[in-house]
Amino acid sequence: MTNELKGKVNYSTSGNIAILEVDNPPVNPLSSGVRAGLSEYITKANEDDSIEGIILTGAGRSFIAGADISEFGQTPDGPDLHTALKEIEYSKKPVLAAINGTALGGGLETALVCNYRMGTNKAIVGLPEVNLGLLPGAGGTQRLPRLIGPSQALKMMIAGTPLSAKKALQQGVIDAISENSLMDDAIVFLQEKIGSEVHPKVRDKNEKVLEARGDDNVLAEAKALAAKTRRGQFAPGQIIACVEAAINEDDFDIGMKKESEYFLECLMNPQREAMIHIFFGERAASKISDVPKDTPLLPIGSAGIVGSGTMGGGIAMNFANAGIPVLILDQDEKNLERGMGVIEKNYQMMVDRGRMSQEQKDVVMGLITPTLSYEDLSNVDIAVEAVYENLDLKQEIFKTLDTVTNDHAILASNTSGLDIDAIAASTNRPGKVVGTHFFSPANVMRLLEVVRGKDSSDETMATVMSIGKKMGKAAVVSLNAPGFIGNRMLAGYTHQANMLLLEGALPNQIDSALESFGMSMGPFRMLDLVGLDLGWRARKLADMETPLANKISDALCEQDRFGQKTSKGFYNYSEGSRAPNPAPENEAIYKEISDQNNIERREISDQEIIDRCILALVNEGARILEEGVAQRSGDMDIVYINGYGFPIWRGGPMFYANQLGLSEVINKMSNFSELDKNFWEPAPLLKKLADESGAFGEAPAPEDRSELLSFKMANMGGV
Ligand code: 3H9
Repeated sequence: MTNELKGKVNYSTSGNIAILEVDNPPVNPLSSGVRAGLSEYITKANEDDSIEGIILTGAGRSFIAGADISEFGQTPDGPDLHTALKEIEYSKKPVLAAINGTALGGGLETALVCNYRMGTNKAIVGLPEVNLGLLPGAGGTQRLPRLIGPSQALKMMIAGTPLSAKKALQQGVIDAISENSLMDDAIVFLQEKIGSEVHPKVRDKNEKVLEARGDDNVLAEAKALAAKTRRGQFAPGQIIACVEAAINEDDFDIGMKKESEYFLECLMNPQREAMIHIFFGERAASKISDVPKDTPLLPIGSAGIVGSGTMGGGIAMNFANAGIPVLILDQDEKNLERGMGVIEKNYQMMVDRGRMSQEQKDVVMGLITPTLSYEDLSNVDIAVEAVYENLDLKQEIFKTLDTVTNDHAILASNTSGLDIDAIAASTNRPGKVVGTHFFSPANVMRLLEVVRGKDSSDETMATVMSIGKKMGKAAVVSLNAPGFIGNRMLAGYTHQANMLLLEGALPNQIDSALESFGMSMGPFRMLDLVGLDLGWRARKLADMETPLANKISDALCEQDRFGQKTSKGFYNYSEGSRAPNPAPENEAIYKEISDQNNIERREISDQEIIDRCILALVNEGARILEEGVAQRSGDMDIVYINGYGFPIWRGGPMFYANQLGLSEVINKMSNFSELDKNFWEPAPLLKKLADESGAFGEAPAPEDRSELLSFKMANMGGV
């Protein structure tokens, strides 16, 4: 095997069994050297007369994590994957996949060409390609429906969520679970099969696909699921088309051919590039550029939360879900009881919806302990304060936490905008103070902004980022600057939405335009959900004159139109419903305020709405990057996708700008400059990059799509 190829396969024998071990740390993707190794050693085992069975497994914690994602858009070396898989499928000697960890995407597809599959009880199997804008392109769309039925297979491939070993066994994805030594059990299992005349091949199992033939519900349900959960995405429709072929084509190889065609269409689609940018972007965001990789992490064996409100409860659930015992403190007994009740209800809802078992609920509830006393927090390794946004109150709490907790404890403030340095200054351990901006509901939303104060130590930062990962969050570092990353960008976006309303567009048009762009919720539906009264009250309290952009929303508040909470805001809501209905009675107010401010209302196109709102994000993003508040442009994409409903398939606002081309971004902005010269002044970094590279930061310029054809050749040449 050539040395330049990436990854390898180790070959050994145990009596009459050959063991092929994929070795490509850390997660064993099917890189060039792995594909070459599989081909080489399957042949070797078949040619060796002393070998009667073959076990395929992975080194380390993963079986195979799928195709090598970093090869997409490159020209990879080595043999193609389909040929290697065909060689396994047509091996003369039975092959057993011993799944020692994660078998994802091409990893599960490799296991599906084996005759038998056994997993450890920690194994995880799945086809998550949809999350990368792809479909399972190595036979997964044809083999999985044959194994577990088209309906289940479609659910698994559209959700992209993996199954635990236990569920995989129940559904028939694997044949057995090893409770002890996987290799010992695998050898015993295979020895028993070696005498059999026939060894099953998934490609030959046709009963389940034939059963679904003529049943329109199977595909209709999948289409409904895709429309509901993956709005605007290209790959789910392609997956459904592949399964349709699996159901209706008599010849397995025709289904495979269709899968290859549809896979290539996904590969060429810009959504794939955007979603892979997010995959790597999320991993890049978890690293802090000036914090050494080997920075020791502070051990976190317990946590304390101050405040049992919605945020505090959600944060406590995150710790418990990560297996970390957590105390939740409130000084008011009733609040504490209510808070624990909400936590219990949230978990119960997960049990009712099948997302958690009763036993799992008991375990996590057992990790959360309510307390009324600060003294109980004396031994926690991290305390997170989650009270309402009031600097004096937070400083008071930090003083107390500084006194009661051990010196080694990290103290975090859950704030959406207060000055972390001012909070840290109230303690004697500013190096151990950090901001953790969770998004509401904290147990659901994936975004976590980790705010780095001027004194936050490397250990503190690295530890909090690693807790974020343990919680399954998309954690992004922000410097301690007003609005951090997300809310600072949001300000320009909502400003433009409000100005468009003053200039003649109606809330429904603005929301629909942005929702058709892919935003999960338009700005006026969002404002109605959050409550218009928050800003209005704050301005009143500060005795502040209403800025032009907020004049309409303040006028609505004067009429008690606070949003969903009063059943009327920019929209009207029927009792108990969150569905927005147009509010024609507001139109006179809009007109009146436009007139009062000498703004002539006009027809506004959907494109102008999209450009103004989205490019406002991009321009502010450029400033944030220039000031070093965010480490990289991709971090802002992660923030916007995970915290603000930006469509993942567009890769985030900064990636979107790269795809438009930064010169085009500036051109578009200059069209709006007569509306507001200051606002539309391009950030200096934006101008500079438009002149130089044409793209933000490390983000690559749009791919040369001809390269993709070579990816196809390398991975799918055999089809
Ligand atoms: C596919 O299979 C297509 C086929 O159907 C058809 C082909 C024709 N490739 O996530 P982590 C890197 S599409 C390359 O932090 P964890 C990752 O970037 C693929 N690199 O670890 C990171 O690098 P770094 C379908 C990969 O323990 C390092 O490994 N498969 C790949 O938290 C550690 O990753 C998937 O979508 C890859 N496939 O989670 C699975 N995977 O250290 C994608 C990871 O430089 N992978 N890396 O930042 C995962 O979901 C998680 O990585 C996994 C481990 C659960 C496996």
